[in-house]
Amino acid sequence: MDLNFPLPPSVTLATGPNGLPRLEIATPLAEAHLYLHGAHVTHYRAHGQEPLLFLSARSRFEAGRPIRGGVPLVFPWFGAKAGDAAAPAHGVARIRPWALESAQESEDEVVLTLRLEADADSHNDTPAEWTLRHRVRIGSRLTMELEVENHGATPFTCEEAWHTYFHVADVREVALRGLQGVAYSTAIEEPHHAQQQEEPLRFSRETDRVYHHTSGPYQIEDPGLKRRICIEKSGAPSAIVWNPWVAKARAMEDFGDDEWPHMLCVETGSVGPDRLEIAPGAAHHARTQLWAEAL
Ligand code: TA6
Repeated sequence: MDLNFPLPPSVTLATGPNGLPRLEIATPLAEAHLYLHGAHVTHYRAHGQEPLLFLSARSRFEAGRPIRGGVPLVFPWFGAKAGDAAAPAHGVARIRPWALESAQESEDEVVLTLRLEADADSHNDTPAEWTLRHRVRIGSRLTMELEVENHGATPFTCEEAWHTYFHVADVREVALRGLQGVAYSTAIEEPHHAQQQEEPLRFSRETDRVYHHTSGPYQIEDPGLKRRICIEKSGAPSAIVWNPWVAKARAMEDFGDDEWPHMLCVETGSVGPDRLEIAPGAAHHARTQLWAEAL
């Protein structure tokens, strides 16, 4: 990968599996790994803590395939693309190589900005005139921003999310707070549309819920790791909560059969009824902050 600027001392360009370029960040506050493939954060650990993110030992690091774990980016659609069975699940952003636009370091923090331009991808029936930037700040917290610019002459409708896989000791022991009273939809529970009554949400089966019009914040209480993972966000009114459990874990070839207890996806973005409609020449900005603190 040719860079037209020097990297700051805390950032090293390494080669990951299958030769995928990986930026390795090491500061006095935290360490992280970020692949240009999908602008994908695969590792973040604040010093003195356990890794914040889960990464499957079976993940494929291949062009055209998403990395399993860390923070896959969902864009410009969530899930299957309506009317296009051949389109990649969760869009194209997580399976494309991104450009590193800038890398800055100040006061023990590193900020990396990556850029993806629309291409003539056949699945892109939306006006192929957008630019997506992913700005990642590595400090005592993991801060990520998504900025979508619409360069077209017509409104651009899209969905986006950080599909974050959090590392937990045992999902059967964790409690997720912050979604009481929020409406959600699910394909694997009856009824398919409901309002969450319980607080906290606990996990005893496959869970796959899409919540709408929720501003957070959320907390994952993990007694096994004696920590609380904190999730704050802005410009991202949806939340998605997912654990594949036993059968779905077995069905995924890039996910270990025994890995499901050690992860929980709590994703944030704008999907479904919260999808974005960006006017010509306008931009949308979303931000999330993730960190852990002692229980
Ligand atoms: O975000 C939840 C979800 O949509 C689940 O339905 C499950 O499919 C998960 O995403 C993983 O999707 P992927 O395409 O990464 O295997």
